[in-house]
Amino acid sequence: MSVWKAVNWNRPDDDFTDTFWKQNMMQFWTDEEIPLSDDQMSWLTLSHDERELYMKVLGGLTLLDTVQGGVGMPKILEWVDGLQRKAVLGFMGMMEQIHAKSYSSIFTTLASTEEIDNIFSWIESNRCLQIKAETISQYYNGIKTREDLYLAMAASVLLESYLFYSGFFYPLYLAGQGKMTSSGEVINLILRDESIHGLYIGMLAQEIYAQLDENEQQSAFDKLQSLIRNLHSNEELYTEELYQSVGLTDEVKAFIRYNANKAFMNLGLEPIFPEEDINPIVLNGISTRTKQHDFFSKKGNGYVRTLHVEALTDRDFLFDF
Ligand code: MN3
Ligand code: MN3
Repeated sequence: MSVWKAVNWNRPDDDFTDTFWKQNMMQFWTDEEIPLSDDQMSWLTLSHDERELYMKVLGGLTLLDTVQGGVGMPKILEWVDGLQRKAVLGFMGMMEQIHAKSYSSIFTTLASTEEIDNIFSWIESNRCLQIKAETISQYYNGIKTREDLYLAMAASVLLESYLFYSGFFYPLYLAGQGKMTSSGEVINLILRDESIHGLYIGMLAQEIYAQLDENEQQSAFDKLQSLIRNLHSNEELYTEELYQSVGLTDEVKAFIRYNANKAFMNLGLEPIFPEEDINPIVLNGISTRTKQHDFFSKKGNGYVRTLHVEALTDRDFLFDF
């Protein structure tokens, strides 16, 4: 019989997991805390095309969060050594389920049951979306070696730090103009979570990469390059399909290149696209956080932790390996 070990938080797995645990706890939120009904007036001012795009981008995001919560985090957690690391990944997986659920809260606020059902059928029939989910899931389900584990983690970082952003663009773009700001706040909370997920899994990935021999490293690097090429051409097609009707395709494409570079930085790799400016309205949308919402209004007195959240800076992640 093997010896079963219990998680001992008095003996740290490493010098960063405890920091990530605490940051995850501080950032904790649920969809029920964010009142969304204020967006109903704003929704009525959007055109048919704008509403359809909004529903579709949230539908696509729902699928990615469903995959990440149901497959990605559990599979990576299973293969990661370190009981505290597993705990952090388990918590992150739970947040993915809250993210996925929060889109449904937005849908319920804005749309009829029939419109919502139509979006969920659209998710199943949209080829680009299905390719994203299938491509990433293959890495999650195919872990047998350390190289596979590295690639599954790298795929996860691409999902967290890159694939979400064609979807985030539109709610941020609207929120940056004072439209749909409550839903925009939900998107900001999700974005804040995804940024620590991408960082954390990126750090675990870099550690695994360092353990591979030279041949494995080269092979993993080549496979990652081919993965990003495949994902990026799919992502460009998805962007064209969705954003053509509102004339934002080029801006979204610049935004996804910007985020592809961030994903590669999280993996400790060089950026793959030249540096470029992103739409200032979207940047403004990212900074709308906390303008709208007062956590006291929805939470009981005992629940003040979320008020003390400090944004992470790069300096929080200077660890000695
Ligand atoms: Mn998520
Ligand atoms: Mn995530």
